[in-house]
Parts: sequence; C-alpha cells; structure tokens
Amino acid sequence: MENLIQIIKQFPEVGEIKEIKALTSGLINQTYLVKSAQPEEPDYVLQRINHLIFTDIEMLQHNIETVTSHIRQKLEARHEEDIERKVLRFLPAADGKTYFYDGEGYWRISIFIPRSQTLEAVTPESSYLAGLKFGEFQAMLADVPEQLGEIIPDFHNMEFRMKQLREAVAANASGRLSEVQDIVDAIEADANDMCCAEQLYREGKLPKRICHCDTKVSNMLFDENGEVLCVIDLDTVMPSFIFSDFGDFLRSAANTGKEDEQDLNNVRFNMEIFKAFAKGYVQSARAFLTPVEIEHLPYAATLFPYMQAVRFLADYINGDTYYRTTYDGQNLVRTKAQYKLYQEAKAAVPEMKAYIDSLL
Ligand code: GN1
Ligand code: MG
Repeated sequence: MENLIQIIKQFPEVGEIKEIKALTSGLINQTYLVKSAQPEEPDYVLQRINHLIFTDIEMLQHNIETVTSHIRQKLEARHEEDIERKVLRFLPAADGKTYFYDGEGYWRISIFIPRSQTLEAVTPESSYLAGLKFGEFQAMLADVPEQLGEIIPDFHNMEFRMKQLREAVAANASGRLSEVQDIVDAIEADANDMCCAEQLYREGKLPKRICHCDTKVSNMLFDENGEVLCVIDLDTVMPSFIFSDFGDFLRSAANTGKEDEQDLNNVRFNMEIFKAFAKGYVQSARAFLTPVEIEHLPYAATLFPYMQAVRFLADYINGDTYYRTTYDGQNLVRTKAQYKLYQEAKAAVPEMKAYIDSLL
C-alpha cells in the first residue's frame, strides 16, 4: 500500500487518496481502483503493466494515446455529450509521459469513469448495443492519421498460434502432453480450415484494420441504464482482421458458461446473443466492410474460441507461464471449455450464415 502511494505520487494531477482496492478480473496486468479523499475529485484506475508481455511500453502508450485522442476528437466533432465518460483519459507523470517506471515495473493511471459498470454477461439488448459500438469503434479508427504498431506481433494470427502450440507439444516442458494428446489431435484436425484468414490475407483478399483485439464483455463499460459508454483495456489495439473484434466478443458474450467452466453441459453458443450482436455490428460497420469480411463473420465466431483453446492449451503444456491461474489445472479447464464452445459455434454456422444474409 505504501509502495502504491509512492507510485501514485508520481502523477501530479492526483490529489489525496482515501483507499486503494485490487481489482482481479484481468489475466495479464495488475489493476487497482484508487479512491480519492475529496468527493469532487475523480477516482482512478492504477495499473502495473505486464512488461514481459507488452515489451515496448513506449509503443504501447503511444498507440493508446493516439487512439484515445482520435476518438475524443471524433466525439467532439459530432458534439457528443458526456465525452469524459465515453473515452479513457490517461494522466501524465511528472515527465509528461503517460507511464512511470519505478525501476522494476511500469505503471499508469487513468480516470475511473464515474457511474460505470462492467458486466460479465449481456442480454440481447446490450449485445445489440455492443455490436453497434464495436462497429463504430472500428469505423472511427479507420482514419487514424498514424500507423499503429503491432504491439504483440501476430497476436491473432492463427498460423502463429498453431506454431506456438506445436512448439509447446514438441518441448513438452511440463510433461503434461500425454494427458492432453486427444485434444491436441482434435485441434490439429481443423487447423487448416481455421487458418483461412491468413491465407486470404496472403492472397490480397482480406485487409487489416485497426481493431481492439480483446473485445470481451468485461472490457466494456456500461452506464446505469445498460447503454455502452466506452471500450476499455486498449493495450491490444492494433492492425488485425475485423474478425478479432467480432469473434472475440462472441467468445465471451455468447458463451452460456464461464471461460473456465468445469461442467461442459453449461457451455453452449447462444444464438440470440449472436443475432443481436451481429445485427448491431453489421448496421454500423456495413459501410466499410468488404463482401469477404461479411461472408466470414460466422467463421470469426468459431475462430476465437478455437484460437483461445489453442492458446490456453499451449500454456498448459508449457507449465502455465502466460495466463494467471487461480487453481491447478485451470488452463486445461479453460481449454476444454473453449474447445466445447468452438464445437457449438461450428454447429451453428449455417444458422449464422442465414441470419447474416437476412440482414443484408
Ligand atoms: C487476456 O488480460 P485480459 O484478461 O484482458 C489476453 C487475451 C485473451 C484473454 C482471455 C494480452 O486478456 O488475448 O483473450 O486474456 N490478453 C493478452 O480471457 O494476451
Ligand atoms: Mg486485455
């Protein structure tokens, strides 16, 4: 606590502090809620950035500042109300940079958006609004004046994720391979089909655009009426296929179970959520989407649970070196749950296709 207070003091805008609470939901960074002593001062979100994963903090914060100021300008240009609740603001440290290095770790502070909440589950109504919002997010970032860096190279590159899994399997560092060989084989059987986006990209048939790349439900803030305020957790904003934002949202939102659900009977693909989200997304993104992008939206809904299963499985085989876990075997439980969701989504592809056609 004393240590955290010393860090907060490096950001001159922050006044007297009443309380610091750890928030535990993210799997990568460490996040705290910082409450101000004075009611007229805002509360803050303090984060220690995981610099083993985000190795280029300069690029990371540069991307985030570019994106937030661009969105802010767009909101101002259309005279939006309540802009402070619709885009994040990061505070400068004494040297003007939006992060502080304490000799061991990198820290940053943003303003906590008042009267906002995160949801772990969405309804068809909020899912529709989220679809509109993500389509709009991508549309607003279509004309970012600068090139954004690929903060984690090949982040959503399915071929690369397969390569990592194969390397994990070859090394078998944890000795866990025999236990998971079945699921490795099942994943391998579909690998070719699931890598079609990279193939289309090489053929020049699929563009990359600025995407959020971590659009799970818990990375969105909703207001007291259930309307989407803004998208948070901007670490992974970078050029990607639009599938990233479409597919990753559904991976969490359309899953009727938890990300690490133990009872696989609870993991089903919720078509009502899919339909609501797709409707909103197509409505706000249609103007810039190409036919190839639209045609592959159902594929995107299958790709993300598949890719996440591959990533969790590789981490399990590597001995849990990437994702934070809270119990033994959690990465395997996560793998199985994501793989089940993938199968459910795959079975729903014809229905998804028919629905998307009906929107056009
Ligand atoms: C990680 O830290 P968090 O929970 O926002 C991961 C995402 C995964 C997600 C799975 C940088 O996000 O890609 O989809 O866990 N982020 C990174 O819940 O690897
Ligand atoms: Mg994240």
